[in-house]
Amino acid sequence: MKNIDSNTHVRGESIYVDDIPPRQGTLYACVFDSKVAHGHIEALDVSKAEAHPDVVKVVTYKDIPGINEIGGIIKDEPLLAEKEVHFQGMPIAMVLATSEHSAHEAVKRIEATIKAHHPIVDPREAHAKGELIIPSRTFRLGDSENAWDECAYIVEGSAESAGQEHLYLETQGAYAYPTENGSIRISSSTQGPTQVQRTVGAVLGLPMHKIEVDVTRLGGGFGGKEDQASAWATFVALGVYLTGKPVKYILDRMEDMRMTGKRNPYVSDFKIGLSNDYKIIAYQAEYFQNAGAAADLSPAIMERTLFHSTNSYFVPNVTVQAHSCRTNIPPNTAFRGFGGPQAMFVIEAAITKAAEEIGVPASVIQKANLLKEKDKFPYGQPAGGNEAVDSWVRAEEKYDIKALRAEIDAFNQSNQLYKKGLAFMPICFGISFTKTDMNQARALIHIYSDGSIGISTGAVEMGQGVNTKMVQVAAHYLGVDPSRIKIETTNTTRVANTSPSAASATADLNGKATGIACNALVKRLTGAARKKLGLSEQAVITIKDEFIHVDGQQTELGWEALVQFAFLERIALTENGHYATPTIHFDKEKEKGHPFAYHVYGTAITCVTVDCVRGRYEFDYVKIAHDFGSSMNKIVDLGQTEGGLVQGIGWMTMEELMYNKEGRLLTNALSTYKIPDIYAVPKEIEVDFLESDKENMAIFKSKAVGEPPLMYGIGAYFAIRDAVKAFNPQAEPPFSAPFTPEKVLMGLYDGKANNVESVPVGAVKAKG
Ligand code: LUZ
Ligand code: MOS
Repeated sequence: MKNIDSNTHVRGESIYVDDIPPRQGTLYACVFDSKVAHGHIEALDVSKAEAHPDVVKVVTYKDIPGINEIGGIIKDEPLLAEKEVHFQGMPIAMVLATSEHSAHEAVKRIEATIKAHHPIVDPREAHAKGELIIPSRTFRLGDSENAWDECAYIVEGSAESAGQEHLYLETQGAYAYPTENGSIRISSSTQGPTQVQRTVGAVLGLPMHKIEVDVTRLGGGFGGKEDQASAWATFVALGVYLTGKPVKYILDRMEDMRMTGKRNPYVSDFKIGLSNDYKIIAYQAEYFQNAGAAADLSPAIMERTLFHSTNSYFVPNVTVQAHSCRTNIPPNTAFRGFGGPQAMFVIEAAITKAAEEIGVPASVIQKANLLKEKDKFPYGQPAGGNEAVDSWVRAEEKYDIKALRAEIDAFNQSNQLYKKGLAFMPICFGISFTKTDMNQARALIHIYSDGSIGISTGAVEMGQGVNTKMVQVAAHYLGVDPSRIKIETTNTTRVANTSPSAASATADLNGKATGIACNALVKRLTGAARKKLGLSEQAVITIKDEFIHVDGQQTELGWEALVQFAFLERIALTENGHYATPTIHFDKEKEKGHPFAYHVYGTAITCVTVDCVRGRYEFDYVKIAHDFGSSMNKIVDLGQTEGGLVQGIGWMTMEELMYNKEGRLLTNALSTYKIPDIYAVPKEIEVDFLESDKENMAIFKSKAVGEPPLMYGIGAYFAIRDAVKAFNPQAEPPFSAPFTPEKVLMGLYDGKANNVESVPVGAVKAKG
C-alpha cells in the first residue's frame, strides 16, 4: 500500500503548522535569547522594543502565571531566564507584535547586561567538577574486574562522537488561539502532544483540560520534537493567555539551530579483553554524556546508552558506567537512536582497536561474538532469537563477501592514491520505551452511519508513514477497503495521555490499540449480522472484502448495509481501544529486568573509496540484511531503512557540530553544517528483507523500523578507517566521529609526513 500522504505531498497540499490560515488579529512571537553561555543577568532593558509601533507586549518570566518550568523529567529548565543564563540561545524575553518582521526587529532592540561566568562545554570537565544531571548509573553482568586474568588480549582506548542537528525540514513552531472560558487551542509541530499540553498547563497554571493540542503532521522530528517542541508551544500559549489574541511562532532556521538541543555528544573510555579464539571475555566502558544545560531527556538517553553498550554481542563480563554531565550548551535531547548509537560506536571502536592490535580483520571478532538465542544482555533480558547471527550470515552469503573482499584487495593492490575500505556493522536495538509506563496507547474509532470510518490515535505522522500503517491495521481488522478510512489529526481531546511518537514504537503501540478497538466493533457488527441474517450461535461470521461471510462463504450483506442496520438497532459504532505492552518490566535498583518487547537486528556491509591525496571519500555501496520480522509495508520500511542509514552516515562523516570554548554554536547554518546530499549518498544501497514469520510482539509481526537502521551508518566510520589503514598501516586515527575529510587526511599522513611531498601531482588525475 502506498503512503496515503503521497498525493498531497507531491502537490504541496499537505498542511503543516505554517500552512494554517492565520486568524484575524494574529500576533507573531519572537524570542530574545542569551548571547552568553553562562552568566548573571544584571539588567534587562526592553523599553526600546516596547516602543516599536507594532509591538503589543514584551513578555518576561515575571508575566508567567503558573510555574516558570518546562523540564520533562527533572524540573530544572525555566521557560524564560530569571537571573541566570545557562547557554547561548537560552530564551530571556518574548516579543509579541502584529507582524513577524516587526517581532524580529523589536527583538534586536532589547538589551541585556550579563555578567559572564566560566562556561563548561566539555563533559569531562563537568564530571570533574561534579556537575551531574542525575547520579551516575552502572550496569553489570558477571565480574569484569576478575576476568582480565583469563584474557589473552587486553586493549584500552577512548572514543568520542559529536552531536547532530536534527535538521527536520519543518522548523519548530506552534500556533495558538483562545477558545471560550479561558481555554486555548494549540497547533504544534510536536511528537508529543500530551507533553505540550502538560507543559502549557503547568506554565499557565491551568488544568490540562483547558489546553487542546492538535497535530496534523510534522515535516520531520527525528527526536528533536519529542520534548523540545513544548517550549515554542508554551510561548505562543503564554502569548494567547496574556493578550487574548491568536499567537504564532515559526522559528527561522538559524533560530532553530541556535536555540534547540541536539544529539548528545559523548566521550568515552573502554577496555576490552579477548581470549585466544577471539571471544570477548570482558568489556568495560565509561560514558561521559554531554547533556547540555538542563536534563531534558538526557537521563533516559543515558539509560539507553547503557542498554546498548554491547550492541549485538554476547559478553559474559560487563561493567558499564554512564555520567550525564551538565554543560553550558543548549540542553541536548532525543535523536533517532536515543543514546544507543553513541554506545554502539564505543564497542565497535574497542573491537576494531583489538583487531588492529591482534592483526585480524574486525569482522572475525565481530562474528565470533554475535548474540544467540537466550544469551543475556547485561541488563538480564535474554535474546529472543538468533537474528544477530542470521542477519550476519545472510549478508555474507547473499552479497558474496569473498568476492567483495577480493575486489577490494585487487583494487588496493593496483591503486596507490585511492584505497577502498570495508566494514561490517551489525546492529541490535531494543524496542519499547525504556520507561515501562510509557508503553501504552489508545485509539478512538468512529464508524459513521454511511459506513465511512474515522480513526484517532496517539500516533503523530512525521513522514515515517505511521498513518498509512494505521489504515492498514484498521482495514485488515474491519475487513473493509482502505479508502473507507480517514486518519484524523492527533488531538489531545480525542486521545488523551499519549506517549510521544518515539522509540520506534509508535506503529506497534497505536496499531495494537487500533486492532483492539476494531475487534470490539467487529464483535458488535457480526452480532448484528447474526440477527439480520437469522443465523444460529454456531455460525462463524466474519467481515472480509466489504462483505459479511458465514462459515467462510460470502453473503449478499455488505459493509454499508450492515452498518446501517446496526445503527438502526442502536448498536454503538464507536470504540476506544487501549493497549499496554505486556511482560516488560525493569528494576532500576538492581539495573535488571526485561525492558524491551523485542529487539531488532541486522548487518550492513559498507564499502568506501578514499581519495588519499585529498582525504575525500565516496561510499561505493552499503549492503544490508535487515530483520524486519514480517514487514507490513515494504515501501515504507525500505524508506525508513535508507533514510536512517544515510542519516547515520551523515552523523559519522560530515555533520560536524562545533561549539567554541565560549559555548557558541559555530555551525549555526547550512553553510557551515553539512548534511548528506544526493552526492554523499552511497552509490548503491541494497536492502535484503530477512523475513521471519516467527512470533514477536510487533504489530502484524512487522518489527519497528524507525531508529534501528540509523546505526548501520556507524559502519561508515570503520570502512573509512579500513581504507586509511590500507594506505598507511601506521595510521592511528583517533576514534573520533565525524570522520571528516580533514581528519581522514591527517590519518592518511599520520607519522609519514614526508610522503606528502612525494605524491606525484600528475598521478592525482589518474581517476579523473
Ligand atoms: N524516548 C523516550 C525515546 O522517552 N524513551 C525511550 O526509551 C526512547 N527510545 C528511543 C527514542 N526515544
Ligand atoms: Mo525519538 S529519538 O524516537 O523521538
